[in-house]
Amino acid sequence: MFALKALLVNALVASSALAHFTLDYPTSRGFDDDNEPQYCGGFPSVASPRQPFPLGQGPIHIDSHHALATVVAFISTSSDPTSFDDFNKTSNGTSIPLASSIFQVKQGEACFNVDLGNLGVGLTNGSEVTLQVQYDGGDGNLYQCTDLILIEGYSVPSNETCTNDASLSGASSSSTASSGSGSSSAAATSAASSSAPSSSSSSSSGSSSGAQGMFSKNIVEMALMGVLAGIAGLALL
Ligand SMILES: *[C@@H]1O[C@H](CO)[C@@H](O)[C@H](O)[C@H]1NC(C)=O
Ligand SMILES: *[C@@H]1O[C@H](CO)[C@@H](O)[C@H](O)[C@H]1NC(C)=O
Ligand SMILES: *[C@@H]1O[C@H](CO)[C@@H](O)[C@H](O)[C@H]1NC(C)=O
Ligand SMILES: *[C@@H]1O[C@H](CO)[C@@H](O)[C@H](O)[C@H]1NC(C)=O
Ligand SMILES: [Cu+2]
Repeated sequence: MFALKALLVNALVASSALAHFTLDYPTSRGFDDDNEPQYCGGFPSVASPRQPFPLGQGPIHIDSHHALATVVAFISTSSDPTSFDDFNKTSNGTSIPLASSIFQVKQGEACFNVDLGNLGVGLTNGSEVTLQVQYDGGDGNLYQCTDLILIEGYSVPSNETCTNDASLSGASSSSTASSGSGSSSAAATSAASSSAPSSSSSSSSGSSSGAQGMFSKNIVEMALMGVLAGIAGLALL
């Protein structure tokens, strides 16, 4: 009976830990399901060492466990931010623009690109920033933070590049994201009309992330079955 109760508790914990969202790249300071509504997801201290991240365009990967969620990212230029206020202004009072558009993601893995060197807040090679992702999947704002050092020309691991940028699906896309020689007006219309990726490699990465999405969905289903089995077990006692 104790074993059964432990099993039920484990199943409940497992299912709740799969809720909300995770920040997968760059690596989050930490994930704590219960504290995710707090500043930096309940991890207020800078993680050391800071992770190298491009001063120019760089990718952010999240995994969303709600059917539909609203996402935005913003940064602090303080080397030791302590509150949301530190994500509003630089030390000399310049206000910091959002690091991304405000956009929506469906359940599963998603990525978007930021260009921190272009925010107009004086970031240069070696600047230290903290990026905070805000996510609302219907149960309030949730947060995750990651501590970065910006490196000019830094190449992210090849599997972390973001070709299907979820932040571009909304209205304003002034992106010069995809390199290449296509006419800019054609690129703008195709970006606006759909999220159709321009290269075949991006469609293959899209399908692989789809497979991972299904994989995590299976985990959720298994966890739910575990809960049901635990409840059924208790009813028998
Ligand atoms: C900036 O300040 C406003 C007003 O205090 C606050 O509502 C908002 O959440 C802050 N923004 C960030 C990114 O911290
Ligand atoms: C504040 O600092 C930024 C970055 O160093 C600089 O670009 C900007 O001109 C400064 N603004 C003021 C009002 O001093
Ligand atoms: C950027 O800074 C790193 C050390 O933080 C240095 O190794 C590198 O040479 C610098 N790159 C440029 C382009 O200045
Ligand atoms: C990229 O590879 C690393 C190391 O194998 C892995 O931890 C990470 O999840 C991968 N990223 C993506 C987006 O698949
Ligand atoms: Cu949630």
